[in-house]
Amino acid sequence: MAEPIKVVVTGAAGQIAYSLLYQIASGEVFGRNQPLILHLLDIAPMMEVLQGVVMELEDCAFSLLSAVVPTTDPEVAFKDVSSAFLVGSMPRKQGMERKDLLSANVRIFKVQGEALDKFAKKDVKVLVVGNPANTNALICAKYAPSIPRENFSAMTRLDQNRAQAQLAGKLQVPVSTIRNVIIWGNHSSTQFPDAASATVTNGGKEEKITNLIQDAAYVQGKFVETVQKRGAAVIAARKMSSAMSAAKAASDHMRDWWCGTAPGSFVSMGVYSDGSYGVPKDIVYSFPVSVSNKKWSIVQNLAVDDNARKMLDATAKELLEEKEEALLVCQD
Ligand code: NAX
Repeated sequence: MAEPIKVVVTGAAGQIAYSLLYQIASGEVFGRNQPLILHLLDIAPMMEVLQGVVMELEDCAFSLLSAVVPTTDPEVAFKDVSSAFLVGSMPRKQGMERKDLLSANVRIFKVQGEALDKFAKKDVKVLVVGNPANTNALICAKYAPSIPRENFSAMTRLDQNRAQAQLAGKLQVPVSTIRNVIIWGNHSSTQFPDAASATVTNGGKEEKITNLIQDAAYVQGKFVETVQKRGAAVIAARKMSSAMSAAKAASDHMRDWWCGTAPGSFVSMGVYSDGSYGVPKDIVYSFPVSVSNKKWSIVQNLAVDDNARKMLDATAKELLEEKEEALLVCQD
């Protein structure tokens, strides 16, 4: 058996963490031969709830779980971690746009960036789930200058999974047969779910989805809007934001980062923009990436038509605005 790795989950007493911790501890993310020590960070008023979560983790008798460390102290939480799931923050309430959350949440990510910088392993892989996820990841990286920027990412995998599920429903095929749907930009209602490169494999034959759904009104209209507004639809129905599906997406994101993507497959991750596809540099923007040896690279040379160009630019504009606001908040 390998040595245990340390993994931190923030917001560990919250609803996403409740599903996520099960998946991490059961080996879904880092593999079934990788023992783990889980560090669970939350704020002081949540410690009693967190103790209940710790008891449940014990009662699951996970063979890979070597220890669980609940704490309110960022030094303890981030000490020597190899992987960080930054979930903890204020969730979006009904009717709230992500922008409204910015000033409340961005400060948390400044503090946690500083703590990662001081205490985490330098090759730590950081996934920001808490909203506004892209901009929080940007701020977190900024305040952790000793850790490579490539080690910070924001979650748009839930949007990708939602997009895959919509296309599977439309085509009446299993969701597992669909790959290479892209989410461009911000994890917000300006994101661009793009089916242009997506394929479906049926009877061993891989075909472009746009050949099968020859309905531009659907692909550029209803499909895009349904995915963009899915988070709000879940809140309207459940009166709480997506949790089970968010936890599954966080597991998918970190697993693919840790274990790599299949040949010819790509996934969407919010990562530092290097200017690919004409996207402004130095924002955390969701791109199609492939992963090998725990390093992502942006998939190049995909077609971007006029409609896609407008969508890519609109979501970049929102991220530039968020960045300005966040930098102002961090100066206070
Ligand atoms: P919950 O309110 O259930 O849990 C959040 C937890 O974070 C609470 O236990 C709270 O005490 C804790 N917390 C607050 N400040 C903290 C701090 N400084 N350090 C550590 N913990 C802290 O929210 P939940 O539903 O779990 O959602 C968490 C975040 O995920 C929200 O920001 C939410 O908007 C975001 N989401 C992001 C998604 C994405 O795709 N990127 C989708 C799902 C979700 O909306």
